[in-house]
Amino acid sequence: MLKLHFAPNSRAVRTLWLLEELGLPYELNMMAFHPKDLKSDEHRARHPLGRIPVLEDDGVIIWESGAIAEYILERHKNGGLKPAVDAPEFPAYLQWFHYCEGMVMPPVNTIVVHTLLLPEDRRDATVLGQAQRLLTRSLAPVDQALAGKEYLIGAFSAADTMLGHAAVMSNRLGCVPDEMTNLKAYTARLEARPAFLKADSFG
Ligand SMILES: N[C@@H](CCC(=O)N[C@@H](CS)C(=O)NCC(=O)O)C(=O)O
Repeated sequence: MLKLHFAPNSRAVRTLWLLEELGLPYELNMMAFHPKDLKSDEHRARHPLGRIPVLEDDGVIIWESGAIAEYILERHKNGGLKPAVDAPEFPAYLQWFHYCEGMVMPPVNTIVVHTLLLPEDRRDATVLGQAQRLLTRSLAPVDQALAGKEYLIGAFSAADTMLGHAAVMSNRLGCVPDEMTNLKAYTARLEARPAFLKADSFG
């Protein structure tokens, strides 16, 4: 049985969302988003940095949300929720899947740190402003790519559980401008999916 090490309001939601979309059985280790759980010896034995998500599968331990998604699709769902390698959508699928952690999450991280995590006297308005501008620039191509489409490559795919989750987080942080109408509609569409609602309900 797949075991997901999870904490609410984190990237682990995207793994849980994928498991729900695929209808795979899983066990959840619900942890607090707090050093007492994440930096415990027990969790550091699974992930050296004490981060989430972590997936366990019959002796395998794997971390990094993108790697976990690929692992699940290849080992447990015969490549479901992704286009075939020779399909025309495959390059865009790969691109958007990796754009999530590569380009969108770095400024999201900085924004979360400088609005929520750091004590107020250590928050830096300049750093925050830079990250907000970078995030808006990084989201613009996503908004453009969604014109006339329901999901990133047309049909819903695992790329949506990655970049779509980052888009939902960005929107909740107030960082998706109203002019990005495609992106706004996309986040609302994602947030209405039953599998997303289930994964997000732990938050
Ligand atoms: N690139 C990693 C990032 C993992 C990560 O930083 N996760 C955050 C939660 S969203 C975390 O565990 N933070 C706890 C901490 O920094 O102590 C992934 O995609 O899995």
